[in-house]
Amino acid sequence: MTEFFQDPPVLRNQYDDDHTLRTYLRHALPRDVLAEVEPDLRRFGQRVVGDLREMADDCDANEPRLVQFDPWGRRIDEIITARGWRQLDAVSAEEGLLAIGYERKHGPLSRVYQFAKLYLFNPSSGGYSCPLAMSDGAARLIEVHGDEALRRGALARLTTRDPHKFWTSGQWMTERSGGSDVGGTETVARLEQGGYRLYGTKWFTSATTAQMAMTFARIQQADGTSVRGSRGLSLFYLETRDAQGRLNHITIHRLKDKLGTRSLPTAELSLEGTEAKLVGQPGSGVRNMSTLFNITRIYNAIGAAAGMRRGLALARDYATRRVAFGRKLADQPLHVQTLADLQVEFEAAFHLTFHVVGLLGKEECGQASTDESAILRLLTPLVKLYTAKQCVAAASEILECFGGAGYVENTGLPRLLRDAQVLPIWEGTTNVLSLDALRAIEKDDALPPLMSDIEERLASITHAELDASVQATREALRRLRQYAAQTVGEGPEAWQTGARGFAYSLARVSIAALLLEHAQWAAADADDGYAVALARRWCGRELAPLIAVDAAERAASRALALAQPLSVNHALARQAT
Ligand code: MFK
Repeated sequence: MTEFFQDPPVLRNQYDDDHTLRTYLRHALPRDVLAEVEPDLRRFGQRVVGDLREMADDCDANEPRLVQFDPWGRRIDEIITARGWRQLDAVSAEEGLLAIGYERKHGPLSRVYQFAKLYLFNPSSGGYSCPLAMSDGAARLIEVHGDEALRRGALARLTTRDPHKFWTSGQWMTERSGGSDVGGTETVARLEQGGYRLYGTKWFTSATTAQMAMTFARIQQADGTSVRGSRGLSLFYLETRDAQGRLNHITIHRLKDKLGTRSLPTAELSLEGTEAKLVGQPGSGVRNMSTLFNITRIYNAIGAAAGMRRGLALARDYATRRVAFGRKLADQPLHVQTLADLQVEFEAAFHLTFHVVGLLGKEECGQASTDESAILRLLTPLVKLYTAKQCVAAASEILECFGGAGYVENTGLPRLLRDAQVLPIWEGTTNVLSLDALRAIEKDDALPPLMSDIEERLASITHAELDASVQATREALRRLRQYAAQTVGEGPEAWQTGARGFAYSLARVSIAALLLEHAQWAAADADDGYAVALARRWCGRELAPLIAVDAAERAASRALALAQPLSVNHALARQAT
């Protein structure tokens, strides 16, 4: 009897192995910039499958735990993290994972370089991408809304390359009263002895080991009253410990027992007179915090694209090893088709995400036009919501590529799915972000610039092989326009009912234009048929999955959603129309 053991998948240098990233950077960066950053990306691409992966594995093997009391009974509320977690903290500073974006050595393109590095880092970060995301958002928030003291203090710490000075930040937005609807926030800020002190409970605080946090509170007047709703929320900066290392009047109740991101400490805590500093104007908390969460939402998209890419790298390698029914998986037509479909989804997520990163860089360097700023505002919720959903679906399919091994914990594969599942939830759910896209359209009039931008990109495509795809995208754009005009007229209930389909459609059409533009460039530059095939595949799919949202359809949806009776006349009337 022969003993058979399946070879596990092997990861190579994640920069060299990534055709998508390398081709994109060749397109997006001038030669001199690419020549400067590429050696660092290549070195880092090796590191993420070497010592960083070991650190991440250590984080997974040693989940954080909360020690509430010292041996003598004193309350300490210490979160013990893995050695790997602390090493990744130092690595983040030394590698400049935040610093690159704020040193701005390459102007707006610094963000592209930084996010390329974060994309390589993400799947080997053991969850450390989460504190980095919030810290980057906090850094930008302080840069835009903070005073000189905060810029010299916290901002310098968040963006340093010195691991001894480096700080990370939390983003404490969620209370028991609601995660999506922050208007229910109950934490109050009282002016005591010349400074603000916060009192309240925070229900989800990610990366609670951070040295600082940005949070909401309702300023209480001397008579005990405060303004209700989200317009009464102000933004506060706090440091979690004092100079002696004691918690800043914070009690940590417990760590959350989560489906995924288990190496990341997420706590419930109380603020019991926590010293804090007001940032920006009272009552403008949500608007100011949006500077932060619009950045974490882009990190989310990077996490989604990177997660898909890591899963595919593993599945592709495995396909060259695993033999079934007499052939390697890589030679089985249906398996090849499955991998190809996954690659198209990943490429789509990648291109939309890096397009948004490029716009972010321009905006931060004061080089974005008014239209580009509006497009960034609209594409940010779209890229977050769309790529998160893609990542969950892809992760599930990728596990299936490994058969039973994909369902066994110590292969490390199930973590791809568990960690993906948080992406559509934190930083705004799919529905909340679909409504945020409507907010951007209504308040910032962001739809006409996005549509014009897409049209301009389509007009630049001259490659004959792309003609049919350009036509399909134009047709989808026409349907989107028609839908928007018609649905707005039907009122807010209709507009909101169709928001998810509309958001998906905007994302898919935007991706189509980007992939076509990339294909046009690639075909001219390098006779690259891959990019042409990719764009054609994408544009051959349904680009505008819009739904009917008139009053009768909404009534039918209500009956279906709540499993309630619906009159036959009603249902038949719908079928007849
Ligand atoms: C690897 C990836 C790592 C990612 C790390 C994740 C760490 C996890 C941490 C968390 O999950 S923290 C919790 C995240 N929670 C959310 O993201 C909340 C989701 N809910 C929303 O986004 C709601 O839409 C929102 C809380 C903003 C609704 O609040 P309001 O106050 O009811 O909305 P309103 O009144 O429309 O907006 C208030 C102001 O903010 C308005 O400006 P004005 O005062 O000038 O009128 C809005 O225009 C503005 N605003 C809201 N969203 C905005 C925005 N401005 C710009 N961009 C936005 N996205």
